[in-house]
Amino acid sequence: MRTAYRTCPLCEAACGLELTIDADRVVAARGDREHVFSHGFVCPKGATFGQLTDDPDRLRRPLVKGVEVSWAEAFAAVRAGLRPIIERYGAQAVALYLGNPNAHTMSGGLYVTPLIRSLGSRNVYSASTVDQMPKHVSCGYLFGNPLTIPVPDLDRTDFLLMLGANPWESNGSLATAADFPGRLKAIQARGGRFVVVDPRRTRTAEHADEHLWIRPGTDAYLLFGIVHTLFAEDLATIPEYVSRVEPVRELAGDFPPERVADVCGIPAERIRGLARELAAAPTAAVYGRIGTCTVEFGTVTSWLIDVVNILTGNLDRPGGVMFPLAPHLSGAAKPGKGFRTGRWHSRVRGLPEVKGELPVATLADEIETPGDEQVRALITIAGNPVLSTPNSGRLDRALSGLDFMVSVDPYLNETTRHADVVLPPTDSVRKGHYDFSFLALSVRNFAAYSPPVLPPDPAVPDECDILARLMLIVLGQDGEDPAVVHDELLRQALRRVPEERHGLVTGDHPAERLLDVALRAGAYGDGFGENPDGLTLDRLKAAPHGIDLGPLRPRIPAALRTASGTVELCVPELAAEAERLRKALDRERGGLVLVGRRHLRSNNSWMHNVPALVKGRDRCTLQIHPADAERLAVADGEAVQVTSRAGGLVARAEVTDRVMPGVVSLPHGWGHDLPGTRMAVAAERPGVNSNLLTDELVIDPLSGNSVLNGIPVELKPA
Ligand SMILES: Nc1nc2c(c(=O)[nH]1)N[C@H]1C(S)=C(S)[C@@H](COP(=O)(O)OP(=O)(O)OC[C@H]3O[C@@H](n4cnc5c(=O)[nH]c(N)nc54)[C@H](O)[C@@H]3O)O[C@H]1N2
Ligand SMILES: Nc1nc2c(c(=O)[nH]1)N[C@H]1C(S)=C(S)[C@@H](COP(=O)(O)OP(=O)(O)OC[C@H]3O[C@@H](n4cnc5c(=O)[nH]c(N)nc54)[C@H](O)[C@@H]3O)O[C@H]1N2
Ligand code: SF4
Ligand SMILES: [Mo]
Repeated sequence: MRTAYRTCPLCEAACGLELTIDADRVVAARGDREHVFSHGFVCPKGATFGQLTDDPDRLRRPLVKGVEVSWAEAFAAVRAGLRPIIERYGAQAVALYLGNPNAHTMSGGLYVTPLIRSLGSRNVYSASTVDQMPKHVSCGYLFGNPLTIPVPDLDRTDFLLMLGANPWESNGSLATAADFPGRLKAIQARGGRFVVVDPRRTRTAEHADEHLWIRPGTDAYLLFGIVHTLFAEDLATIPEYVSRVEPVRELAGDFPPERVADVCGIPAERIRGLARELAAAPTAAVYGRIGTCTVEFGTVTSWLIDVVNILTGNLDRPGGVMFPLAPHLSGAAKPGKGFRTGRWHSRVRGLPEVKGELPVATLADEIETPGDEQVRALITIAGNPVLSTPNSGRLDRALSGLDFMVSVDPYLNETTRHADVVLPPTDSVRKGHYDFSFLALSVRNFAAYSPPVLPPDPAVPDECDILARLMLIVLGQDGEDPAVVHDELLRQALRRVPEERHGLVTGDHPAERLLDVALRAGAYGDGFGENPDGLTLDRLKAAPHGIDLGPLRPRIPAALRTASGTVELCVPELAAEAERLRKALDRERGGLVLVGRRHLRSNNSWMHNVPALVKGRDRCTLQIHPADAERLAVADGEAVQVTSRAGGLVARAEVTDRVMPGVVSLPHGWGHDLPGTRMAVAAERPGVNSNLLTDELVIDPLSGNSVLNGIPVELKPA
């Protein structure tokens, strides 16, 4: 028996795990009490880390048409499937879908962008457009860089206003904060407060000082009401680094609290009160997540969150919202060009490109619609769009019409069952781990690297090797060793480093060497010998519990990349959306709408095969308020037929006052009863797929993000 330490790769909280290893198995996982960031915190998912590796349904050999083959045969089949399509129809005929775990793997952080470049297709899709794309766009406009996202300074704030987030179950998102619940309780313990805005009484809402029920999709009205009050009552402070304030003042004029109160369901006096509290608090932070992004006005809502942070003087100050500085990034000031979208448009619906990708809500259109550049082949990497994207019933059908599909995924699931070839990567225990995405979103600066816990499995290539092989295939250079790709990426990473220092780079694996380069060049790095005390891969390897880099520090102006070098409070694109929002004030509202929810023991669609996480009572229920249940003659536990514009399903009703009247809630990521999958535990408790109801035709126009909350539905006993 031995002990090993490793960052948990299962959610954004980046907890340190202490693993007990017996020979070549992880027999226990618990929180690492000495970890500099998580201090021993672990959730039920992290505690099953070993069981995930041992899952008998996990693929250990590649599949071609469902049959196990050798790796050589599998890559030959990919080549035979992809090359003719690229040669005959061009790269546009091949689409890529990148799922959420790419943000949790080193191959995702280091090899996916080069693969996209090698392929040269504009048909790139990802889970970002069913998630956080509105935040990227609003931050792109405000700060000039869509990756410059401020996070709430949880550990120092006096007042936190949280909209559409449930970190008690999700453990936080776009704010990496191991033990998020503990950090929220600490706000209260030091005399501060937090307020939750949600159409459901979540576990987070139960712990809050106040819970405000809001009608789904209307947070932008609440926030504009707050902005209106800040100006009307002269509470707004305008920091000197902010420009284009006047247009916001003018737009806010149309949204007095009295006007928006009925729409969002929060009394005008409470809206004004929130504005006053935010302005008066010594420090305050407004934070929003899934419930503010996956809605029709997602980008405006995400923008207004930071408008309020800025106008209350809370941007870039301790206790407000701040920009983290990750160890692999430089943090140095650079002239900015600003941010724009629409460098190309989708072929069928003409939707603008954002951050190099197109909305996944239009992937089925691109597959189904004949014409030049029709999508005929699909590569999925760590994604399950058949359960996670809107009107997934339609996408499911579209996937069966593809000429060729290859999936890099450890499971034969609802999506990969369509793949001609499935390439399963090594499990997490045999991979190194560094959080390229989440260290840049952490509420405290820190660094951690976990080397592989077990030696490589000779029968299964590392995911970096798999992606390198795919790169060679799309480039028409198959047959070569993936080392060609690894060497080329290292050469590119080192292009600004004097040649005589290249020998300093260490690492036992291609991903480790690329990380070492990034760390040495990064904000805390050794500068390739210039700053001998600075960070290197070896230093991180010698610190298995991570290295604390201190509380967040102010980063304006260095963090800004706008053309003006200021925070640009309003751009014409957002002003136009605000106008659309104003027109929508008079819309008919009152029908039943559907929202989602997450449960502590779930992880989107893919961890329902771990017995410890699915035992107990059925969680895939349709929550409905007692008043609605009575009106519609629906009894607790009874089957109900739910229909929307996109489709229908039958779910079991759970009558509860945890949802507000007019709102029903169904979790996503279920529906494991499709034929051709190989996830035995999940199939025993399949649940239903809530994305059969979400509508691919309704999107947030600026970001292309899907609308997954506030879906109009009709309901009757089944
Ligand atoms: N209605 C509704 N829909 C939603 C949401 C919602 O709130 N409501 N949330 C949305 C959000 S926020 C997200 S992020 C998306 C997620 O959408 P997706 O990313 O499409 O789906 P996941 O369920 O995360 O599936 C992850 C896949 O990666 C595989 N996998 C796991 N680990 C690895 C690995 O190390 N390597 C590789 N190659 N594969 C791996 C799993 O087997 C699984 O197939 O769902 C979205 N869909
Ligand atoms: N246990 C668990 N943890 C996870 C995941 C998981 O599936 N399970 N998924 C991970 C992923 S990929 C992500 S992106 C994060 C998401 O992290 P969170 O956003 O914190 O998670 P959700 O539980 O989706 O919280 C969204 C909340 O928004 C509310 N809501 C819905 N519509 C509206 C609205 O219009 N306005 C407001 N104000 N609220 C609304 C919902 O009721 C819900 O409580 O969680 C991550 N962590
Ligand atoms: S909170 Fe997230 S990172 Fe921490 S143990 Fe749970 S799944 Fe892992
Ligand atoms: Mo997500």
